Amino acid sequence: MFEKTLVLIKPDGVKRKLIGKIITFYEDKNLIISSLKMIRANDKIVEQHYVEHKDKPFFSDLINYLTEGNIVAMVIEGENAINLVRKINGATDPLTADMGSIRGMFGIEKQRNLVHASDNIDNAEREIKLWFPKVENEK
Ligand code: 3AN
Repeated sequence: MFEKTLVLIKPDGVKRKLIGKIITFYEDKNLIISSLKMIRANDKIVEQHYVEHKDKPFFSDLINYLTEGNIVAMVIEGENAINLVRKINGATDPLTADMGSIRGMFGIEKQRNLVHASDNIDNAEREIKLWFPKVENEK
């Protein structure tokens, strides 16, 4: 199925100058980057983004991490884009992530794990609307 997904290159990815390498992983699998911007996120948007983790013990660390520096937000499209992008990103913990994945190759820590990608169609739609509100997302 042709899908859209929301990808973030988190502040560690930007700081470590991995933007180009990370985007290349997606493009090399023939995925399309259909929207892209560099932003400094505030607490409000990150809290909405990670609403499903709001009761987790690592929630406040997660908010601090995502707001500590610039992030790159992208909409990525293609056949099975949601699952394909998550496979390219690799498992949450870089220790268990496939070595050919972004987190397997470049990841160092479980929390500061470089990238985010939507995990299902409903979240993809919600996250795309959050990071790319209507006007900007219309082509
Ligand atoms: P993923 O990004 O692989 O879908 P989620 O949605 O379970 O992972 O977690 C969201 C983010 O929260 C992760 N990318 C990571 O930064 C952080 N995180 C997840 N699990 C932990 C944990 N056990 N300890 C610290 N941070 C975590």
